[in-house]
Amino acid sequence: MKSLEQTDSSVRQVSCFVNGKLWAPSPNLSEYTLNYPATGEVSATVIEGDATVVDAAVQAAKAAMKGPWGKTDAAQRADMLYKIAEGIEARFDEFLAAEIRDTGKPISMASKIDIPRGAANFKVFADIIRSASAETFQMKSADGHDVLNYALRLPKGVVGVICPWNLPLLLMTWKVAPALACGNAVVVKPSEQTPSTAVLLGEVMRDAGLPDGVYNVVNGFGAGSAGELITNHPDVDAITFTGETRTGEAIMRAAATGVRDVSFELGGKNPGLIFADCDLDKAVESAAKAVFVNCGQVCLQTERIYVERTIFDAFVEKLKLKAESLLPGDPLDRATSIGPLISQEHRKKVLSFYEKARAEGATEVTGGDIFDMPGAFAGGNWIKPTLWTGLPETSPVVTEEIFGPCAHITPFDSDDEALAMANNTRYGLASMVWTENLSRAHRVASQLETGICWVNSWFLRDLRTPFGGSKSSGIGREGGLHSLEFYSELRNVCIQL
Ligand code: NAD
Ligand code: 6OD
Repeated sequence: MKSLEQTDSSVRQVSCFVNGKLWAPSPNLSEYTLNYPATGEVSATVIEGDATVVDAAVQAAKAAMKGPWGKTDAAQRADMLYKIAEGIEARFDEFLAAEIRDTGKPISMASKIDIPRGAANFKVFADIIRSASAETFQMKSADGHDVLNYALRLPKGVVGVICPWNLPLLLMTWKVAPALACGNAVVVKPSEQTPSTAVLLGEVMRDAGLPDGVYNVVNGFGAGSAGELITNHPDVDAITFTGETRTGEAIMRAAATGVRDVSFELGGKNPGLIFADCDLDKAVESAAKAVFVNCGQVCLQTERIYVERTIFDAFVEKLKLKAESLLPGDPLDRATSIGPLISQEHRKKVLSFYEKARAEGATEVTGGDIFDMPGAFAGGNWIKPTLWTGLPETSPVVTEEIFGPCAHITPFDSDDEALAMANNTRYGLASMVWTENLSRAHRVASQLETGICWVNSWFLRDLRTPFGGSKSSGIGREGGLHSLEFYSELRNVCIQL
């Protein structure tokens, strides 16, 4: 790929994308700057959408639904989704550079996961909508007439899509692709920290021939800014959100006005259970990914590890070596295996947990500090991968989502004890089990109170299967046909023949 320097030689300006066009800068609109997480240097200025921009985006989306887009059939929309996917693939390097610039994530991850999965979301939902059907029944009425009763799958209307910063393109397209597949129009609010790929996607949509107004992006913050303006807008018919649980609570209050539908993918404090009968090396290899990938900024990350006592010391020692082998460095260098955190503010939050662990007397197995980086990288948001043992299950380090490259490891003596500790949380997003005992794997997976449970693996999922959280980790399921349930409205038609 071109280097970031070639791609982004100057401080870029990121604008909103409304009705098929970039919103022109105006003295009425505020701007804020983005910093490259790896160095701290200013990398972009972002134009923040106000109430006028949000309303223009929502009205453009509404108008698009009344135009040719509202008359498309599933096959036409599927063809469009394929063109969008091909458009992302054709501009792969630009997406890659923009995502790395906003997040600081290593190219090894962004090029294998973020951008390919962003394109794949469009292809998967194109295929799903092409073959999706709704129910049809034939029956007799009480007086003997033939009756045909069937459901029509229709769009919901204008969908507000509110996104986080950790996997910006991947998580946004995971919602936008099924929304468009079902014939809706969207108003997207990317995270204030990672708006670039959402706006770049607007260009791809336009070039693919998507009618103006079907895909809109309004940049800005949450409360008191674009996020709240979108979720409060009376012409937004449904809201899909990925982010923190307490933000979900605020959005749910907004959605109550007008009784609008919500789909929420929220926070987690995910447990990993490592049984003595596991393949230890494979378990350690996978746990290292589950704790440290994306510098721990993945909602599915394992922050609590429970290890059967007989292999506890061996597991801790091996995972420590893995943590210490991670290489921080230039995100554009393929050898870099750990990037920085998203922001200085987030690093302060993660470091506050490192402090808490110390203050509570945890054994710091490794880490607990920041990386001292050379040269330009000295100003980045680097932090050391960290492992602790010895804290009680009541410690905030063990109960609260940290969203950093860290985990607490606790020993257990029985399956029941491990399950009780794993389930003792208000969250229920994901879990991981390592065992070679098939019966135990099935039994434990069925008893873990999480939306997804990985056995002898982590972060593998066919995009057609249900994804979402139990308890405070979410509402609803997306993925395959489950996404279609949220993004479409079924109309029941009953005909007496
Ligand atoms: P966040 O909740 O702070 O922000 C997410 C988005 O919501 C941003 O675009 C933000 O501007 C917007 N927002 C904030 N307040 C708002 C309000 N009052 N009204 C409308 N919009 C508002 O989350 P984050 O820090 O960007 O992301 C990290 C969090 O996301 C973690 O808790 C993580 O677990 C969670 N997450 C969950 C999943 C999942 O699939 N369950 C995936 C990724 C991230
Ligand atoms: O795999 C996905 O589609 C998905 N929703 C991943 C979520 C990752 C959270 O950070």
